[in-house]
Amino acid sequence: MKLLLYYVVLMAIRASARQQTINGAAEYKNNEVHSFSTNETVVPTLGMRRISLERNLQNFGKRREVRKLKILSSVRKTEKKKIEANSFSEGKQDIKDLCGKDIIVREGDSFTFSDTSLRGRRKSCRFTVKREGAISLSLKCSKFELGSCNKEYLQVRSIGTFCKKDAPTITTDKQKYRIKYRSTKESAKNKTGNVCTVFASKPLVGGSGDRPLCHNCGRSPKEGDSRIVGGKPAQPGHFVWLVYLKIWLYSYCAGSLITEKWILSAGHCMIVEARKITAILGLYDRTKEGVFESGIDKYIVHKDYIPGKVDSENDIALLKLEKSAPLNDYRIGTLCIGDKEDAETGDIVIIAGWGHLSSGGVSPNKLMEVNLKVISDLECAEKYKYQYNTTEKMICTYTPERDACQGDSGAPAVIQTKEGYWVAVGIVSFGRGCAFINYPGVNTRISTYKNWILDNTKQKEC
Ligand code: 4AZ
Repeated sequence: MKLLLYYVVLMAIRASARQQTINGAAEYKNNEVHSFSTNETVVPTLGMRRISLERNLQNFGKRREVRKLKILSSVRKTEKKKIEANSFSEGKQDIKDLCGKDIIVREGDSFTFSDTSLRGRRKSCRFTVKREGAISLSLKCSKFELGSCNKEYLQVRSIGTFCKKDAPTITTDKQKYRIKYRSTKESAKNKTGNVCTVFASKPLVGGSGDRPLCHNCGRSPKEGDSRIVGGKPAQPGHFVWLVYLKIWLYSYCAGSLITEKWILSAGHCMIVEARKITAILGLYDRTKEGVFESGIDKYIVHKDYIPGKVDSENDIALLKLEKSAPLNDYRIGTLCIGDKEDAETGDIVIIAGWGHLSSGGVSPNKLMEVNLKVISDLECAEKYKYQYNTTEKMICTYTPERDACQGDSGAPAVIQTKEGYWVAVGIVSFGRGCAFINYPGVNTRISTYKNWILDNTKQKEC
């Protein structure tokens, strides 16, 4: 009987201890960590057990406190790390105040930073610029001169490393720019420092369904700062669709990327077998490497193109890449196919290429671009009446002292639509010399071949 009583008392104590734990847990849920005190549990016969239970609960409480503190400090840390660009004071930010920070940029925001305080010091600094909302992020520098590229640079992760006088001028839809800056002891030469600005810009637009073939085609991370013969060096990264075609080591023609697999070029450029042609994408300076290189799997020349006839209509070809082009929003992108209305008489189109700087002259290393005025079919036919037959399947440009030239063949003549994306309206085809007075540049009119392009690439989208 005594034994039974003892057993009943023991069970009651256990139940009470369990209840305590459950209560504790309930209170713990309510974040009342300190309420874990078990002072009221007085069970002399279970002294040891009670002490260990108390210790466990106290330790649990402590752990919980520590965790709570850790969470708080990490919250404080992230709070400290994040800065809203609109909270910056006027003027230039010192780059060293940006190190380790996440800077949030929203519509209408901008901030300028300078590295003056780090010039002449061996320092590196990383910070992240994050976009919030439907904007694009731009980074441009009004002053920029850094030293040797492996020691001193401004790097924007997955976009590029900028050094010497190669200043970043980028606009992309990337969610964030992770920026790394490095200076050296020798960097003091440029004491006035470098000055760059980050700003929210309009979202990049691209062609969609009605613009075959690629959704989001014609997006250029560079503004159309339009400025070959009579041209000027292009802005790196503007003509992301431009393809450099070479046979073995020699460049001879250009083309435009219209899907991740297809390049549009001129029929008269298809002078050797496909396997002898290499396409280079994301190229700017021919003495350097492009971003992507691929062989050509096959090409299709329009069946009505007459090889060897300079003024043949249908001077158009499609080249299929062996490997898909890695489309990205900075160095490689697709170009939209233009409609007839995209370029009318008097409109200005741009042609970019590595072609000769004058008729029979030398070729530049860096990509050149030139602005050219579209003339009417009638004016073109009139100007060429003694030399060539030009037709409405061609689109002619004429601006005195400016022209495309040998080596630019196959390159697109592009125009920016009012929505802001770029479309191809012509393919450089022929002309009498380059920039010869009264002799227009003649281009294949792309809108005429929209269905031919769609049928032959057998796809409606990228
Ligand atoms: C060519 O031979 C060529 N001026 C390209 C364009 C023009 C002339 C010649 C237009 O590739």
